[in-house]
Amino acid sequence: MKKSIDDFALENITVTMDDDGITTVTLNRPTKRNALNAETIEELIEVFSNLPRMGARAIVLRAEGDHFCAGLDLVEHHVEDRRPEEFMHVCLRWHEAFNKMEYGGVPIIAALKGAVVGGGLELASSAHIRVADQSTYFALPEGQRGLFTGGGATIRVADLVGKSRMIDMMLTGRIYAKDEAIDVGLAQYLVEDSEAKAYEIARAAAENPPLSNFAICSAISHMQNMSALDAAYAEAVVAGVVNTQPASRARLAAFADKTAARVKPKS
Ligand code: 1HE
Repeated sequence: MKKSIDDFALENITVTMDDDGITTVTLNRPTKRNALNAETIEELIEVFSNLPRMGARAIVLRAEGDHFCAGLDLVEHHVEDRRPEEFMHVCLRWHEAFNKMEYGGVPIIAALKGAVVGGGLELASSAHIRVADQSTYFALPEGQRGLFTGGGATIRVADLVGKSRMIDMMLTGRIYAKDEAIDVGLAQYLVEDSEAKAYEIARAAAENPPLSNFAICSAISHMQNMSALDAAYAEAVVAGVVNTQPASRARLAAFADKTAARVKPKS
């Protein structure tokens, strides 16, 4: 049976959806700076596994409190005193959650503020678009904590900033903020109000046909994992389906009869 938002049983996250399918996922553990404990990861899996089939057209991922996310729950990790294989299984659950986001086919826009560090940056880098404000800062303090990334940073953060910058961040604890964070690719927007901008982007993206958004928010990521030859083939197959969809007919007709907007910078 199709889930509704009321069916979610969540302790650390809240979810709301408006009539247009604009969905808000809120990290709601501000007293712990939204640190990711095992329970929160399970809730992210539950939410992001189901939202794409519940009518979500675009998702804003935001946080309560002053900080987006302080990463791995270090206190839980300390108390649990995990064995290697136990933590490997923890990491597999993180990957499950973040893969559901990146490959889920629905645009996710992260509205960032304060600390976006360690696993918090892994979470943010699983969104499709990152919006920073003046308070936002990014770091990978794993080296200082005697840890290593386990939630996909070696793939997604390296993808954003490149291998050398990621190694520098992990070895030295270097913090990126403001324009410098934008310049190295950690976020695509730097604004006064990251939530307002994230909703503006979400509403714009939700205007696209869902099939186009599905392809944009899953196919590009999948194709990055393929050989160039296979990616080109997959691209042709996806474009064959997307570019012939009924939803594009009216848009193409509007271009042909000159009623559609042209692609020009605002003067
Ligand atoms: C936490 C966590 C956490 C805060 N795990 N409980 N991540 C880090 O190394 C970042 C660790 N956190 C911090 O550096 C700071 O907390 C912040 C800069 C984010 C915020 O500072 P502040 O002064 O506002 O808060 P605080 O006093 O440090 O913390 C407030 C509470 O949040 C406090 O709990 P309380 O019960 O004593 O009130 C903190 O213990 C709690 N808290 N951050 C658990 N991370 C898959 S591998 C990924 C590996 C990593 O992510 S490594 C990076 C870990």
